[in-house]
Amino acid sequence: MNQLRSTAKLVHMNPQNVGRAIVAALLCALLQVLGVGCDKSASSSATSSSSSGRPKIGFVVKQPEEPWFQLEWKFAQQAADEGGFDLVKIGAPDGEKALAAIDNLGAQGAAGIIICAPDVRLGPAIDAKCNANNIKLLTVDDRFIGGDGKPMESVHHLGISARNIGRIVGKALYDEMNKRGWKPQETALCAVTFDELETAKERTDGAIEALTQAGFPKAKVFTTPQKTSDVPGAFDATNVLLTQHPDVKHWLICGMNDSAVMGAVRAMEGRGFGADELIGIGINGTDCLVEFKKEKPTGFYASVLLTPRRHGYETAQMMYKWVKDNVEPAKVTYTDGLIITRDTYAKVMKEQALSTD
Ligand code: FCA
Repeated sequence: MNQLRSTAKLVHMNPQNVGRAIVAALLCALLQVLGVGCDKSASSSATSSSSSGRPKIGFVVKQPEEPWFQLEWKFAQQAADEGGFDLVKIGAPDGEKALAAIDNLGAQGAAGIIICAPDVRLGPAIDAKCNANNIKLLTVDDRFIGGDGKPMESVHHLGISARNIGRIVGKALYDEMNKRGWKPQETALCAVTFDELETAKERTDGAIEALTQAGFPKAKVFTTPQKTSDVPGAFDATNVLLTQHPDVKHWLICGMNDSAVMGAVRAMEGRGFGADELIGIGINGTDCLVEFKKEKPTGFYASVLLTPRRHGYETAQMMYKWVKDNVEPAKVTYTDGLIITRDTYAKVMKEQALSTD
């Protein structure tokens, strides 16, 4: 197909350029045979820093537009610059793009891939492709699910200690509710859920568990599933819930990440709830910085700041050691988090060597 398109273009060229194009096409064909590749469409979505024969490692993420994933890439790039390997960053928002990314990396001769896949059920297919191409594989954030519906324990993984982090959210919601003197009868929890993803379910289950263990009534816990794990998905899910419960005066909000809570806060603002009637606590501590930087406080009260540096720098470094020195990383690594609010985020992030830009 590409060759057909190239031939069509030749018709409009002058003889000198035709000569150059033919040489380029032959060179391209030779590179393809050697497995190096020269596909321009691939290089526009994949940014490899050089072709110097240094190990090449792919870093594929499901939501490249989200600050969390941009930070992972930034830190992974630091590891690449310091370690002397090439990092190929690819955004793969759907299954088709994720599988194409693996093929693309295979064709480029990547030695290892770190991936947060858009659908964890692609795990067996991605694992098989990597095995066939002799590519080492490490999942980050979202753990693959096997054909039996269970986490794929054979694939190396670095993720957050999701239930504990959820529990931090639940405890902080309860403490802040008490601080504000809200009566449980007038208050309810809006938990925006995304149960098809294990790490998401663990987070919201953990938040509900800690909140109810602290004494919050189970009858006032309302869950609402988001269809897509982004701000619009949470916005829609929360609007459904608000229609069902018009009598609630004060809302506590939790979700799988900052985007989920930001979507819920926006939906509540749309129904007239302000910062004094809402306590939203997110997870990531990255996507929510825009909330904290607003002139006036919003219903987005706090977040659990995770460790994007570990998820980006450390995964890239682990993979590099694995491909270069055959040092296999731990099968599973879990990371933790710290509560940040509008008042404390700048200080905490400084202590964690994270920029607040
Ligand atoms: C998932 C979420 C991200 C982040 C990460 C650690 O992939 O979608 O927002 O929370 O886990």
